[in-house]
Amino acid sequence: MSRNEELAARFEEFAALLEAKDIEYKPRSYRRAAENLRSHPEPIENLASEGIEAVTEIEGIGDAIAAKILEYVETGAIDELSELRAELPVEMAALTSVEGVGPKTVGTLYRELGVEDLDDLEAAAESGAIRDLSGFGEKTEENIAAGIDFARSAQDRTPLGEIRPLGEDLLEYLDGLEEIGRRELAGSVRRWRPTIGDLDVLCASDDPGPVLDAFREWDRADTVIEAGEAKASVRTNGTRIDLRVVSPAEFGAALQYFTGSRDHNVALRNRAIARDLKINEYGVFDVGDVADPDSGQRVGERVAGETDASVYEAVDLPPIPPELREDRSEIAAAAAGELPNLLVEDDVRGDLHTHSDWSDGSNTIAEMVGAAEAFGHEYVCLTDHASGPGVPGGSGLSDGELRDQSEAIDAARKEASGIEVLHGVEANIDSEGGLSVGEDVLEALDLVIASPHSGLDGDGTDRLCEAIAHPAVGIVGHPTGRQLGRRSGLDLDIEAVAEAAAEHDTALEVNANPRRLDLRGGAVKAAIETGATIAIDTDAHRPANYELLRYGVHTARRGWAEPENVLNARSCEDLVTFLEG
Ligand code: DGT
Ligand code: CA
Ligand code: CA
Ligand code: ZN
Repeated sequence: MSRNEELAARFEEFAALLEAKDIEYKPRSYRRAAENLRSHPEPIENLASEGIEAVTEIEGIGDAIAAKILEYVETGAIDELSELRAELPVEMAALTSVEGVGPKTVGTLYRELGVEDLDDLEAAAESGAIRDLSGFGEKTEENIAAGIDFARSAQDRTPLGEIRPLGEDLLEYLDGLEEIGRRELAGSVRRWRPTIGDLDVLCASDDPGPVLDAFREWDRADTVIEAGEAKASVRTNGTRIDLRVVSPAEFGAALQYFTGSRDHNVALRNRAIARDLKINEYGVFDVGDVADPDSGQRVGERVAGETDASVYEAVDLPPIPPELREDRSEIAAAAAGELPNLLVEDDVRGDLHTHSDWSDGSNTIAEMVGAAEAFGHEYVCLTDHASGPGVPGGSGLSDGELRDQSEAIDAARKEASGIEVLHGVEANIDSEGGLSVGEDVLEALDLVIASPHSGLDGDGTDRLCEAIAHPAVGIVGHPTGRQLGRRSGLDLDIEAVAEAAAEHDTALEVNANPRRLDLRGGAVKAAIETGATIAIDTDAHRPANYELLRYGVHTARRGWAEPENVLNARSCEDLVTFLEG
């Protein structure tokens, strides 16, 4: 972790602990400082060496917080944080990963019941002690009990959004070594799975020693788990990273093998066997004349292995994009010449789901519009929350405020010359499928996104179909409401939902926020096959969030999406036609 990130994590913990003690306002400023530190491009230790004034130049960092930054850079600890931790010795991150448990709840549960970790929480829920606390109840206790298992099972997988940047940092670091040739992220990260068990990295080199030494000395590696002659594993922030060094001639075979998935590899191997070939992590070998093909790893004549594509070519297939390698009939499609013409990041022309400080976003409308233009979008739609249950911090807009917002959007539109600006809203879908916004307001907007924010358990098919059929609704946002590691979201009969969506010209969202990735790849594939259109949105709450688009694009690719399936790969004109239809 960089120092900026270390400090950000500590300030977030600070904020949570203060909140648990029911202290007001302060937590907010620590969270803001954490956010700004995270996005600050320069290493904080550089500013710290210039003194406190240089540190307070960063937005949102005043004297008090700057002093703590200096203290941390100098001593590696923050006294006040250590004191807070001693006062409230709880496993904050684990406890707050349970849905419905925030820092305030953690504070109450610690003070009243001595709950320090997930085991304590489980015991408290099972004994019925939680329901008797004021402000809690039987339902809350049940929800907490139900959330614990989910939080536990999610703990050993990490969101892609955390691991992908870590892997990219590692590649950049390794690129500094002269012993390194080709290198690539492999495993589930290369397939863009939403959550990652461990990170697999491959390098081609004839001289593994210095590469592995450098890997073990990488400053983001916390501990070395294993170190061999061609492979080493480290742990960083709880995640395991496996680095393998292979010879350049075998790099492609190794990359193909370690990209997986396991099921995809099994299917590919079977296709090879039918051709008297043997595929393994060392290459593709012609074993037609070999008496015992299993007698060694490199038996027979090598016919491929230098590149990933050569492995597929050896079994008469075009290269199969990693996102498709999940054994969902991709080998049959490749053999028939029917692989999809997959969407690429550049195909996306605008973002249709964004928030400003009119609701819970951090920036003004003008700032969000300017940033969308700088990102390269042709159009952007502002979709602040309408008020409703589950809307973050009660930040939603009333009908009157939505009407007033039209004028602010008009003003931003006049300022912005290089980008089309649309005015939308994100309305909450209630338990019956209704929306909490007046019909006249919905009618007047360019786009209505209807999203579920509460009541996110059980089956949501009817509820979503009801919202889809509403004539003003253009997109269903994060359709299941899942949050990785927190809650699994609504169960959907995706074919039924997609059928309704196709019938009513309502698009289904792939929310690109790495905590959501909702719809997921498998659901996208089913939705597209049923004839539905999808929209890929970042749900940006600040300018930096536009960069999250790639997670949505690759999730859509996991669902075999082509540009024509994607609403915001269309021109603004065609988009408006779809929304009016
Ligand atoms: P993860 O780490 O759980 O997110 O998922 P993966 O897919 O990265 O799985 P991992 O790290 O266990 O292994 C990486 C790839 O290596 C995997 O996708 C396929 C390949 N692989 C590993 N072990 C085996 C094996 O025993 N048999 C086969 N066929 N492939 C394997
Ligand atoms: Ca892995
Ligand atoms: Ca692995
Ligand atoms: Zn949103």
